[in-house]
Amino acid sequence: MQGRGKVFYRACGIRPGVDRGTRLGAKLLMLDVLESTSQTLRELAQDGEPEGTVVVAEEQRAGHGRLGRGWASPKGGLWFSVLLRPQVAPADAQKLTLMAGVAVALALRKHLGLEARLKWPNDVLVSGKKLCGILAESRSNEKLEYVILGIGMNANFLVSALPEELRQSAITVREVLRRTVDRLALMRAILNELDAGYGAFCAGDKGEIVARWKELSETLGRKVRVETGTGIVEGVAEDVDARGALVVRTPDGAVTVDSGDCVHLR
Ligand code: BT5
Repeated sequence: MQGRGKVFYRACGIRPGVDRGTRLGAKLLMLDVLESTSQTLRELAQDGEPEGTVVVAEEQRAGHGRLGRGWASPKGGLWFSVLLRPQVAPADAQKLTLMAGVAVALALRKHLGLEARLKWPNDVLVSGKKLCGILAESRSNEKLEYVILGIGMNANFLVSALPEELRQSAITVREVLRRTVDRLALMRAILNELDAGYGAFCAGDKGEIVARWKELSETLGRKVRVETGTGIVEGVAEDVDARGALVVRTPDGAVTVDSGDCVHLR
């Protein structure tokens, strides 16, 4: 892949160099413009692409978040997806979102010294604003076939490059550090942390992932409003259970939310 990486480097401005070392990212496809790195990787996955392949794009025209929402992906960001093929039950895949959040937060802390914290279930925040969104999309029959882990990091651009309605709630690495960063080095740091977290996950995680997530959490202890798809749960975020679900203390007692959109209330 080295040669191929170089070819794409000229097109997209992200230097190659992650080809060795970690199991994840051993094969790296770097492209200039894509609709979505996760969509491209899904097509490869359906054709039997092995675990660990990473697709990176300089710019996405149709980046997406959960529930079909859009993900703004201008030039200068770090937009990539990683193919995983864990041998676990489909229900266990939910924890991969938390695992990835921990990996991204640790990489940002160790590699760039950023005070990254986690918002349930899939956001990485700095100064209370969204720096990175994570999306785990899986395909399963009876067994889990694959998981596409999409990571969208606002890296070397200013929030003015984002649609107006996102500028209050989003933040970028460039804005926090007042400089641009080597995106490939940052991606390599994330892949190294992901590799470690995924190793623990595959070895039959005994609660370490949730424990680490809680240590980095900005959600726990906060007053929150969670839209669950079937209603709204409001109260104090009390815990994240072993499956990764959020436990909210409401006036009517504890409510466990498996998935939803969480807002931190002041
Ligand atoms: C997420 O969804 O936060 C997951 C985002 C995953 C994006 C990556 S990029 C690589 C890969 N390829 C893809 O196509 N996707 C993945 P969710 O929790 O649903 O949040 C989406 C919401 O975040 C949007 O509705 C906006 O409000 C907001 N948003 C959109 N773009 C943003 C950005 N660049 N920075 C901060 N917030 C943003």
